[in-house]
Amino acid sequence: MAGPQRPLHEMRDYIRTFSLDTLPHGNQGYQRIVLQLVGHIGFGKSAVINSCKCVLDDREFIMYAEATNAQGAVTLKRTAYELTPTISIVDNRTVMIMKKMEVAEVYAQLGNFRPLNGPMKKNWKFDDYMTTLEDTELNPNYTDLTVPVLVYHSRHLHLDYEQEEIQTFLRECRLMTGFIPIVVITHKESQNTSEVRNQFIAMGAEQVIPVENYTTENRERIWGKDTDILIFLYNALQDVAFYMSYQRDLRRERLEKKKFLLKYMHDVEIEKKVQEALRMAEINRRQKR
Ligand SMILES: Nc1nc2c(ncn2[C@@H]2O[C@H](COP(=O)(O)OP(=O)(O)O)[C@@H](O)[C@H]2O)c(=O)[nH]1
Ligand SMILES: [Mg+2]
Repeated sequence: MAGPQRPLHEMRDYIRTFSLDTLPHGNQGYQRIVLQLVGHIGFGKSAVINSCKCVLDDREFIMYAEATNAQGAVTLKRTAYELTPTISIVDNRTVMIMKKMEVAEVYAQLGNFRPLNGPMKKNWKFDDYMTTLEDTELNPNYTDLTVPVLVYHSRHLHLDYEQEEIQTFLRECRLMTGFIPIVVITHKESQNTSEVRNQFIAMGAEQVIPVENYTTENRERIWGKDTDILIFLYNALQDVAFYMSYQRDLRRERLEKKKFLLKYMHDVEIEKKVQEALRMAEINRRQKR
């Protein structure tokens, strides 16, 4: 089990009253913490939000964030839900973390280059992406402290190539946010989560927290479920407190993130062009035969 085992009410109070203003170096300009969930459609991101709400407010289960339908990506909107005056949590409905263009979009979100509660585009063209990035600088967001959370299904067996991609993803998330993503493993009850947990640790994750979400079918509050959800939030805040214990240079960090994004998109575009050229060459070769 990850994290400290403290009494439920202590963890809940700590989370509810956590404030950036009272940290040793103050808030350093940050006004809220944004927990940004990423992960495949159907892995339980919305359910995590509903569980957090219900456990933190210590009340009966209510559906705040709607569960996805099978087609998933219909609603292209990033919705922020307020958990406490300091903490918001954001669902992301369209992410499949394997496609490079989509990863680029996730990185832009994590680096605060995309507005919250705004429309979300899935298939970017290179030029649009660049222009939008520039537009963002008219009104740069220096007030959200974004913390990445990777939501993963306990049943999923990832193949070797996926492991490599996740490893890269974890590392690059850190470049974009300063945090290694906290990994939340859903459907804890239906699987043995220890193997998937070890795999994530081997890939570079520091915090892997198995949870069983509250859902429409399973609303009954259970001590163990509450505990895991609180451990997730508690650990996220511990991470934030550590991050904020250093004097941050927000402008410099933003610049570094932007450079990374530009290079990333550039590489994606080059790769696309190379693939196109190879395909054209192949077509020409066949026609000549
Ligand atoms: N039994 C169980 N069902 C879950 C859990 N997490 C999510 N679900 C269900 O899985 C489905 C997809 O979850 P959802 O939160 O919509 O996934 P999202 O696309 O990542 O937001 C929904 O029917 C949820 O009720 C879990 O931990 N246990
Ligand atoms: Mg969802």
